[in-house]
Amino acid sequence: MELVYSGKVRDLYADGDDLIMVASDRVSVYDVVLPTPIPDKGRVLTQLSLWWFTQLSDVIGNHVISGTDVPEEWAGRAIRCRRLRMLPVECIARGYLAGLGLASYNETGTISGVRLPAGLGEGSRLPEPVFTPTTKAAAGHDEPITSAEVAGLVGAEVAAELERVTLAVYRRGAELAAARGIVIADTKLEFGLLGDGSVVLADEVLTPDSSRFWLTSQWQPGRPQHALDKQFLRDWSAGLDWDRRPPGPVIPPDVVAATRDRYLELYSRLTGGDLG
Ligand code: PZK
Repeated sequence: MELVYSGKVRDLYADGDDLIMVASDRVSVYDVVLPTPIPDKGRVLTQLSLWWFTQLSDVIGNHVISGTDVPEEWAGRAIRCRRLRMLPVECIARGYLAGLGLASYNETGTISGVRLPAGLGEGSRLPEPVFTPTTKAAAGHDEPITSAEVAGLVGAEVAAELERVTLAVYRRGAELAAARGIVIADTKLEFGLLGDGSVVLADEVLTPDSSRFWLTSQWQPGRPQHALDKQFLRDWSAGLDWDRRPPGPVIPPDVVAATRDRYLELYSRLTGGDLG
């Protein structure tokens, strides 16, 4: 199969008219891929994505053809997808302050043009979820763009649809996760167009590689929050003499096992299922 795109942790192959999206067990910390894989991570993220696509299917259609009709060597961690015309916008919804949203609030009191109340801090819940789109920069980091700029890129009609659906997906996901003791602070979605011009959800959805997940029981606004998936890796790597530049450190077996347990726990908490 022809490799059409290779990312830090995922690869995309062409199979006739279809695409096969393959999630590896690679893990990145502070944007550096570590040399040691986390067993089952690719399977957890793929199965979680497939579960969310089903949960969300009344909100928006998606690119999934099959989670099982994939080559044997990728079984469980690959999705056969429809090839879409991808839209050049990263659609981010934020319900809590963290990352670039927090930076923007601290500088201007606003995010994506929305004025927020004074006195919010790192990890605070926003009065309403906010749509904060960015461009997919060819190189380097994604740039925040306004709704007018989104409209310039995809047309006013599709732009309005992206904002509406992004917030609807976030609200549904956050509500479902909240009932299971998990905060979804923010999420990044990607969309594409089918041949008939309809907008569908693509890529992965509401996974820890595309979203911030916190435990409700440990949520405490005013300080950095514990990432449900990678906090263990971050805490361990913070104690090393590592400058956060490649190559990253080899992960010892006990830290691999603890990190794997976090991914599996996230999956079972959210879905009520068991990946073994
Ligand atoms: C597409 N990416 C990013 C995602 C990777 C790379 N259904 C689609 N149709 C056409 N193009 C894409 C998709 C999807 N999804 C996605 N680049 C192109 C990407 C996942 C893994 F390696």
